[in-house]
Amino acid sequence: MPFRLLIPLGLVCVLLPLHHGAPGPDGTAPDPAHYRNHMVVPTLRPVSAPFSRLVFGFWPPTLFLIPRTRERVKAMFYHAYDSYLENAFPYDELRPLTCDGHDTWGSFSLTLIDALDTLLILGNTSEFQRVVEVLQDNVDFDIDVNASVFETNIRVVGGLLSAHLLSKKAGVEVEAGWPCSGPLLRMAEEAARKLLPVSDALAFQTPTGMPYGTVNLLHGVNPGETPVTCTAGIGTFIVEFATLSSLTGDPVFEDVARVALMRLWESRSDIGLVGNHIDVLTGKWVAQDAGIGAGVDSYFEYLVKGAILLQDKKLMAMFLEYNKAIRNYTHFDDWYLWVQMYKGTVSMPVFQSLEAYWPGLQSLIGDIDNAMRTFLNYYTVWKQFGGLPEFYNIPQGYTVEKREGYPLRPELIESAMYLYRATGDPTLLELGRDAVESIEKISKVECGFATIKDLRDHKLDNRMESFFLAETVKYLYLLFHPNNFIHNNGSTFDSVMTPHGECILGAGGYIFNTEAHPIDPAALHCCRRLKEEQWEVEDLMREFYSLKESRARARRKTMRSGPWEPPAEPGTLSSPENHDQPRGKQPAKQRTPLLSCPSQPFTSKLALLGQVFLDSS
Ligand code: DMJ
Repeated sequence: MPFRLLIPLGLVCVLLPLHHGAPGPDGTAPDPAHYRNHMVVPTLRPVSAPFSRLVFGFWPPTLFLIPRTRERVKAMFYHAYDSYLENAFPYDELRPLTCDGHDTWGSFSLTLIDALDTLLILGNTSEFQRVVEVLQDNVDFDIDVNASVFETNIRVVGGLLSAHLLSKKAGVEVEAGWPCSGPLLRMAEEAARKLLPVSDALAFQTPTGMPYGTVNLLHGVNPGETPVTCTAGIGTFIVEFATLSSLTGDPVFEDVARVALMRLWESRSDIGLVGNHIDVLTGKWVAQDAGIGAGVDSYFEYLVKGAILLQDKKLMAMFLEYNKAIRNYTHFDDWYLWVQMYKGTVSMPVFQSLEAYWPGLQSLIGDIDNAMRTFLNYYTVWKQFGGLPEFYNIPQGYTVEKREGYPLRPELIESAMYLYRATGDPTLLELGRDAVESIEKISKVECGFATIKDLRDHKLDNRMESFFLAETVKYLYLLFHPNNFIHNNGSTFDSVMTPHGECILGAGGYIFNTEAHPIDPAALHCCRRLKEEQWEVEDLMREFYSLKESRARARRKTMRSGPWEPPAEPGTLSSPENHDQPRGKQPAKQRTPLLSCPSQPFTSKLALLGQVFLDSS
């Protein structure tokens, strides 16, 4: 019998259904049993906390739990943040066991950049304002450092863009032209340009258009740099780069991100799966494991988030195709395994901590039932260890050697936050409360919160990743803060005058990049309007002249008379027809619809944190 068929059988042998308690008494939360009917979970460890389930089962959790836990989360943030400032700044990260700092992903004071928008979400506008000044004075990207293209994008570019868009709300005195200009936007742009193909030595300059994984910020790609990049390292740019293009007016960012996405799409196997690592020079897959976790994860995330942010049907269609293949080949009893990308045979029956973002992503496409079932599987692993081990062997129901650590990752909490917005199910608050207790109990030390090296004995590592303050604490806080401005459903908004006209901001529908930096989708339209018109005019001019050329060619063909005249350069105003014409006026008459305001067809209708409004709804 093929191994692939043995796995589900093996799961059935070692897994048994879990019985959970009753739902909340107000009848608003769905009955968790609804999700659990088909659920199987490991039985090797008893599932704890029956008392808490009783409490959650019979008390409205909003009464005490929400504000109390929220305050605990806030205290957690400041314990870590103050310690970083005191012991580690200007280094990238805090070393919580030795109470000092070190550079990890570059030399950017990374924790400060990553934590900046969390300060505002926690309501601390004065510290936000101070940090904006500090970053301008201290961060320099002209440095001889080999940096990860992916991490620099999601943490530095994403963090700065989000903070830039939130700075007015945080009381920063913004310059004229904001949000289409500003110091943080300039910094984000500078960092992103270090990754672009403006010379032969930069990350995206490859024959395939897929970027290298590492770039030296001063010298470009090192000679001899490996051309092997993971899938997520290629497909995780569209959110930040399309935002940059919209705000700055330079389409190059969005263009390179789209090319990289298309190349990945074209490289999928016949059964519709992508592998883990690819050679960006040859386009050949080097690691052929297909799954939803490490090395691939945020590629899928950015197809969905890019689709929502840009209202782009094609990106969503790509994701839905992948989703089908993923469900066909990797999905077993609401777990997701790893399979060979060409054959679909199981290669690793393992759940990875990084995969726990998937239920949150499913909620964004409205697949709440599947999301909850998978979430509850993952939650049983959390309860087994008080955290999520990096790898968990599903048939064995235990950790995998050398992958027993928990570096305080956000993914399961992130999914809880999305799903709580979508369902109001109190089980999701229960996970949040458990996470706060575990993290405080196991990982809190005098100088911050330490990575858990081994969840079996709670040994610690001397590291606090910047995503702890960017993501883990932020998602926890948002889970317990229903009235946070981030959760705005469009009932309030701010109106800003820009050089391009009036601009609506802060109405909600924020899209979190994969490092949990919220991007206000409305902002993309503020600066885009005029620039889009310019781009459309240029396109129209190009079309106009190529049309003219083909008509002339047709005429020459039929009449075979008269000398051939070369067309004017597309996009220039040198042709006689364009003299004295205001730029764009003439083509506008011909193709009026292209110059009208951008309409919002597809799911019109932003998906708001777990709520999807379809065309038909
Ligand atoms: C973060 O840097 C991002 O969420 C990334 O997409 C995956 N890894 C970490 C958090 O676990």
